[in-house]
Amino acid sequence: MADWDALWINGELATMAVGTDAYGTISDGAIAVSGDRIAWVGTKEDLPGQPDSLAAEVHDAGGRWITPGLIDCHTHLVFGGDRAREFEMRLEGKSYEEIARAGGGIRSTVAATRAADEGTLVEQAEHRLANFLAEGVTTIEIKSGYGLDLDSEVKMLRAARRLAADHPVTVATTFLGAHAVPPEFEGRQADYVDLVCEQMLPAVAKSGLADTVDAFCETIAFTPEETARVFETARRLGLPVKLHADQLSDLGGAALAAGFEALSADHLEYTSAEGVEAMAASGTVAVLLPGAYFVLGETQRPPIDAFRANGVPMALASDCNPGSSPATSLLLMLNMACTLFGLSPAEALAGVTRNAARALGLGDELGTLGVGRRADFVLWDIGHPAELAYWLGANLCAGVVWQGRPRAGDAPLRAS
Ligand code: DI6
Ligand code: FE
Repeated sequence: MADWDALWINGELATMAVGTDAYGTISDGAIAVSGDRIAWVGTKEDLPGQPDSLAAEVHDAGGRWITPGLIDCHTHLVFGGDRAREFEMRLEGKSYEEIARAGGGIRSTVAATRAADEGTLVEQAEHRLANFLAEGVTTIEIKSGYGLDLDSEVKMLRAARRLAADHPVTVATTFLGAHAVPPEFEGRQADYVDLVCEQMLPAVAKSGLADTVDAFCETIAFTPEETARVFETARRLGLPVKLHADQLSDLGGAALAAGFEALSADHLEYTSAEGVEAMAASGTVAVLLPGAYFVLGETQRPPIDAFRANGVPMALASDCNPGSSPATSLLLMLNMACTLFGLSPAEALAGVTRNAARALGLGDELGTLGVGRRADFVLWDIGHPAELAYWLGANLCAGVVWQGRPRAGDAPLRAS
């Protein structure tokens, strides 16, 4: 006889496991939890006994859909200030590059982030995090990259770890020291790359504050050669890498990332056919960021058909940041990925579950509903999973289970 901690019955399960239909659907399903793990998944009919005899707690999902917990695999959630004024300037006709070259852009957020203490950064990020949590996000990646000196980068990473300690969410942290050249290194970009590689990366690796390393490879940021140096250093220190690649131009970022067996290459609007093939060969996930595409008024779409044809897994993320994607809704990204990039709703949902987990190197643990996997899942008041991508600005989340326990405080579990 099973002895589970909790059991949910009467759910329509979108397991997102590969093999059945696009959603891995199990109709009239049940899902059991022991500790923080999924202990059993299947149809109610196949349960090995009466629900009450199987688990200490039985929840009736009331016919709601249940999906894996949503995963936002690319955010810059922690930062100081905002850039609403630059948003106005862009509307007045200035380009993102012009604003960046004029000392605005990332650098203005760097000034605000350096000026804020850790507690302030945590507090400001909490407001944004609350929106993500209310929509069923159970795992979120958070990058540094607005400190650009060791102390400020460490402050950002600490703030990210504190968000994890204080809230019912899993946080994956990323060191993005090579995001921009800080003002004190103006005209000395090579010296800044030295600092990143020789001092910041070793110190960050030693601190254990970063799970992965990212860089911004772009004409307004770092060259492929500089990016490769950062990645070689990360590899030496045992940290996996990912890359902001081919967002504004094709510098061969996707292929570069693939050459370092990057977990993901992100943005990818200008990625070439060779880049796509290299990603397919290395198993690098393509992280699509429709929020930045939309806000920047970009017209060149990432090569979605080529990713499909080559079997490159596509993930989807908010890129929540103060400049190019002030987005605090992952569900909105599902809609944008469908309307702007032509993903199917099922591909979009896979992009914030199964493939997002892979993009974080957590594919063995998260992103699908299956026995032995982490018990992170969401109940939805919807009639079909395509609704998750269909509505603009509706939050139909009816409850969240994180690490096996109903999450209190944000989206209360309404099922009895
Ligand atoms: N690409 C982006 O879209 C963000 N960072 C990056 O490397 C933009 C960051 C910002 O403008 O603050
Ligand atoms: Fe980004």
